[in-house]
Amino acid sequence: ESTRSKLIRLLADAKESYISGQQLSEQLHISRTAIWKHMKELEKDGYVIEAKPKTGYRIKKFSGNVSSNTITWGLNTLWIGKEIIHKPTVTSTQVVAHQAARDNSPHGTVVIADEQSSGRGRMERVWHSKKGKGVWMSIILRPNIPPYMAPQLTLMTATAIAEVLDQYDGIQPNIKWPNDILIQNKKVAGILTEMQAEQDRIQYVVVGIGLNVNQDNTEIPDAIHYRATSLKMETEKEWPIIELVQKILEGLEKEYESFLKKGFGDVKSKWENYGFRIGEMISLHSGTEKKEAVFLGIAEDGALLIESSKGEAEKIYSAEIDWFVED
Ligand code: BTX
Repeated sequence: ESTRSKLIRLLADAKESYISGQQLSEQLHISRTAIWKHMKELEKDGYVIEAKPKTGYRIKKFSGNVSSNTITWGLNTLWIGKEIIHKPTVTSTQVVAHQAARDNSPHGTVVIADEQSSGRGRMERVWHSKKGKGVWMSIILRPNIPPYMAPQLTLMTATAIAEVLDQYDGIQPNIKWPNDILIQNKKVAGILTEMQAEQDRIQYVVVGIGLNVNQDNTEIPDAIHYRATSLKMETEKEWPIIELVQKILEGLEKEYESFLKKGFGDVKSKWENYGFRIGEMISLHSGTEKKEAVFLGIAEDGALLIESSKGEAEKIYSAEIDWFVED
């Protein structure tokens, strides 16, 4: 753990009360001048710090600015986010995360940006990432699982996000297979999982999460207006981005640990709690073939499960699904 995050933890634990410079310098094994320099850095991040002679330091006001320090402050995880790379503007946090992974950044490294100039979705699609209005982040994972299991990480991430949103009043999330989070049939979040692997071994996975938080109606591009939403649009209030990031990271760590320990079965049943249109008729097409079937849920390996014409469960690995009945 870095000195900065230890300092943050000490200050956070002290809540409103003062901690003396002496105490800090003993616990962190650094000089009082070094502590003073750290405090100056924290002020740049938006904290208001009171330094009272002969008494010590105290946090007067927390910061709402997203930064590596503000996310670390109060983050309750063991390994996700022990390393946080925050940038005001990037092309895509995926690109930065891939580079960081190649440079040996550890399992659990988080890359987060205020703004993405070319945020991406699946299949070269665009992900709109307005400055300061959402969670645009990528997480580096180094799981010891075979590559064919990687899609299960997407389902696991979607489950973790749905569970976080579900904690808030007035939000009822659904997961549209495999990777979108919807509120009232509109997309509020998307997940993009990219993997670097050899034949039978994953080198690393980058899980990208885009969550629309504080956009107003006018800040969602016209073209996707009818199928995109933000938490603010759903609830008519501003949402705390730092808190959302922390809860997502905490939820993801728990979900990941349980996935590795207990396997996918546990994720599957939680996923199905939120599954969009489970039990309903959906239409699928692959190539020229088109069919309608009842959507049963997901299989033990994460595949989509439908009811075949013979009335049996059938696994679907690749097909386009028309989720919405056109009118
Ligand atoms: P997707 O391919 O399932 O969805 C992309 C589609 O969603 C677009 O074609 C568009 O119709 C719609 N869309 C674009 N932007 C938004 C938005 N802000 N809200 C709702 N709908 C939108 C989903 O891909 C995966 C997206 C992952 C985004 C994260 S952000 C952090 C990381 N960095 C990065 O470049 N991508 C990921």
